[in-house]
Amino acid sequence: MNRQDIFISRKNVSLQQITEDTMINQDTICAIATAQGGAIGTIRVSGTKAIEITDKIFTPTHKNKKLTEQPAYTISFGHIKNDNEIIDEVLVSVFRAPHSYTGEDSTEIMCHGSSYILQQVMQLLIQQGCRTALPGEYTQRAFLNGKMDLSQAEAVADLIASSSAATHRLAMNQMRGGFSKELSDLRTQLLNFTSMIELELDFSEEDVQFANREDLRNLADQIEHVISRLANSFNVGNAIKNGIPVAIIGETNAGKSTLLNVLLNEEKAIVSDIHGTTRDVIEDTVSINGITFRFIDTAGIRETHDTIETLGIERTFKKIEQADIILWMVDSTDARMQIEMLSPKILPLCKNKKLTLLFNKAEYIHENLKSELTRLAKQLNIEYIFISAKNRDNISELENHLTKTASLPQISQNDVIVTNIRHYEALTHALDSIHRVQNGLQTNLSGDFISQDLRECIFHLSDIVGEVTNDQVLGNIFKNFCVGK
Ligand SMILES: Nc1nc2c(ncn2[C@@H]2O[C@H](COP(=O)(O)OP(=O)(O)OP(=O)(O)O)[C@@H](O)[C@H]2O)c(=O)[nH]1
Ligand SMILES: [Mg+2]
Repeated sequence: MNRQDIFISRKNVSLQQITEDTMINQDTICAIATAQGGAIGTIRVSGTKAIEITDKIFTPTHKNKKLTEQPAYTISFGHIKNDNEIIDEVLVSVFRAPHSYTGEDSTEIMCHGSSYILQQVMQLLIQQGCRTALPGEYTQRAFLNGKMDLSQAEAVADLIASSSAATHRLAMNQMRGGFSKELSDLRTQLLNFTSMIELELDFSEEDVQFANREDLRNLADQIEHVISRLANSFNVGNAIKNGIPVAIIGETNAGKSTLLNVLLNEEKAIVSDIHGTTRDVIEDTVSINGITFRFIDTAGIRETHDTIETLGIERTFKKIEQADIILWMVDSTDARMQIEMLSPKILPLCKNKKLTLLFNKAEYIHENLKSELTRLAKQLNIEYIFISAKNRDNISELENHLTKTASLPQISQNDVIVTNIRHYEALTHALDSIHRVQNGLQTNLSGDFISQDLRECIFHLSDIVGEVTNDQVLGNIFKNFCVGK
């Protein structure tokens, strides 16, 4: 039984509705799978007629066999022709269902990378009965044909988007099924648990206990432990995937936007000597020593009657709350004053944050002032660095300090870490249910209530791998993929 059948039996709806809702159907689809500008361009064709349609536009050289006669996993050399005009010399690979990415018959046509050639080949395929694929449709077909579960399909998108060694490792692990294995073990345990409780319900009149309550409590604790470990890993997973949030804060004109531009190596924010230049939050990510940071430049903090600037400053305080690392930038020539002014506002907010003072414009100050500011930072027990954002002095020290401060755990290929907010939400719901189970066991709640909470927990875990996910959610997941994947 493939996943489409499961969907049909579970939801008891017609195939037509499934096809309309989930955009899977019998069409043979085609798309350019490679980025523009390379020497080679690949077009993917998938569906029941993929090989037959490709054959219609392909002429093998050296009297090779037609593609329909070729065994799976072979590559044929030949021409794509429009009537008698040769469009390109190509290689075509043949895959046969179910042993292909989508689980369907598929071909991949490797042409020269010219966008003219690729468009011509696409046009010919469409003339012969293909339609262009929707974003993510290949992966959606792979999911519906049972080639991968939903969490693995989502990892495909993450893998394509991965921009650092850590994001790559996490996506690769998830795609290879590390997360699915952990969830399937959990579900097996939960199902055993549920069946024991439900068996007792069947014999409720005889008042028997098949399951030792102490064993059940231990099992519930074990399950709770695994689910909460997975849910807690989201903090790290999110930081790895979206970057560790670093807020650059301080008074107006301290040089915050200058620093943002230096760290990003790009003129992202407007810099000027007018106080209050930045009024809204500006953020972007950059990888430093293999770790992705999300730097957030904020509106300078000062007393102002300007309504827009006031809103900007409110956002600054919100960003302090959301960030892991705070870079508090002060103008070294006016540092003591700025620290005195802002300490009462900033320090309470930074209690659980990694706070560093940046003495900027340090090229202006003499050794005496430097020693005085060093003493001040030490008194306040805050780490500090003297920099000149404008001259790029000590920026690599700052970068090294950031990578040290970030202290993310080393991720190995076998670590299961949650990076996806949808998974995190489902795990949080599963955790709520298992807490209710634990309480129920504690208070000797009747078996039918406990089994209801257990079923709910199983439902949320099944949602992650796509066993009970509704079509609208599926549609949303796949529409964010690129075309051709
Ligand atoms: N001499 C010197 N000038 C700097 C340095 N860093 C920034 N500046 C200058 O200070 C002025 C203010 O810089 P910005 O980066 O706009 O300051 P900001 O903190 O973003 O200011 P607001 O957006 O108004 O809060 C500009 O004229 C910068 O060129 C530095 O290290 N040395
Ligand atoms: Mg600014």
